[in-house]
Amino acid sequence: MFDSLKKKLSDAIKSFSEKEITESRESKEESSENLENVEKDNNQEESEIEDIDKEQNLDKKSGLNNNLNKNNIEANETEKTKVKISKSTKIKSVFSGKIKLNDSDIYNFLENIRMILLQSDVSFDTTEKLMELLDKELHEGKFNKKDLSDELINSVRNSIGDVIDKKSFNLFDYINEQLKLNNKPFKIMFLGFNGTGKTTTIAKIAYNLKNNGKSVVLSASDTFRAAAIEQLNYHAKKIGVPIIKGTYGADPASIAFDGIAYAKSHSIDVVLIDTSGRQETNKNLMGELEKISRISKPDLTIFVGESISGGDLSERIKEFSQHLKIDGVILTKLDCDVKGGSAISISMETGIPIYMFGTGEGYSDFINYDSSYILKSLIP
Ligand SMILES: Nc1nc2c(ncn2[C@@H]2O[C@H](COP(=O)(O)OP(=O)(O)O)[C@@H](O)[C@H]2O)c(=O)[nH]1
Ligand SMILES: [Mg+2]
Repeated sequence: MFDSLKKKLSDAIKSFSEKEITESRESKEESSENLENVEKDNNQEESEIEDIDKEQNLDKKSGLNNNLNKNNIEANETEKTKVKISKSTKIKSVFSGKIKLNDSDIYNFLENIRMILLQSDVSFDTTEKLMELLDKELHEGKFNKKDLSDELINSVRNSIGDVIDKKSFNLFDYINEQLKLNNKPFKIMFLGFNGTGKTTTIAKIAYNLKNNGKSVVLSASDTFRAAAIEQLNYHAKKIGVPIIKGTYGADPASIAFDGIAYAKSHSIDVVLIDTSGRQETNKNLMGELEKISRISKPDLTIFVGESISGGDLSERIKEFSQHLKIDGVILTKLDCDVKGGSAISISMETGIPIYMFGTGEGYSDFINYDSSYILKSLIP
């Protein structure tokens, strides 16, 4: 899930801090009579660094840093572990336990982290926001050279923590609260592209609601694909919950309406409405979804998207949002996503909270959204 991103971040921090510690030790071993020479060196190096800074500013101005495309990310990949610690950082560390990182070191470290985040599907805007926060942390902080690695890890953790949505959300607790308030039947409409995991997610939710003593009815309002009704029917039978279904091509809104009527007449707690996928730009689909929503008046409208879609996902959610108010996102297939960056950026990009992650095909393969879980999974 987040293992690859976690390892990359961990390696980058380690390689930076190990380099720092090694060089600091070397500096420490230098005798005081050599100090004068070192300081001369240092002055020389400072002017070199100034030149490097100038070059970097030029790069920035020409937009090179801000227009990273996949190709130059890959081209730069081989360079990213070459973190060079300047002598001005090194010398300051000789005399005190605390290191104040030098601009050029911070720049190198940030560029490395920036590459890693972009390669891992964290969106450009979110990465930039993270860089800004981390840049501030690193410039303002004084770092204990012995614990540099741990302290850098803390800085990265703080910055990611500031960017991701801090609320945790448990869909099942929320449904329980609503039912206690007599908001019954509680209706949830699921939407998203074909194959993203809507039907599977509905089955997971139905199974867990039933196991927690709640009654559920499924509405097979994906009447577009032949297999869709059969698939939901299979789960309904296996889990042991009723299903309201029509024929293929039937009006999905009327099936949702029947599902709600069934719930009302049988005092059923929750109605889960499956819908059809297809292209987001397909006007028929949007019209169809709007009609289902108008007729069923869902308490929650949930977008189900694949974590592996990466940066495109935010755009897709935004497009759906133009037609329907989306309350939350369920990000499926996190178990297949070697990059994991979508989980960090989606809430920030769309302003819509993630409710849950799908982590497999089984009924219990999901994790409720919890920012501390993401942080723990990402940061060593
Ligand atoms: N590995 C994995 N597979 C999933 C997950 N959620 C759904 N799937 C699989 O994705 C495929 C499409 O799911 P389905 O529910 O039919 O998608 P729908 O078209 O949106 O209803 C199926 O083979 C599911 O078993 C998940 O979290 N992890
Ligand atoms: Mg389906």
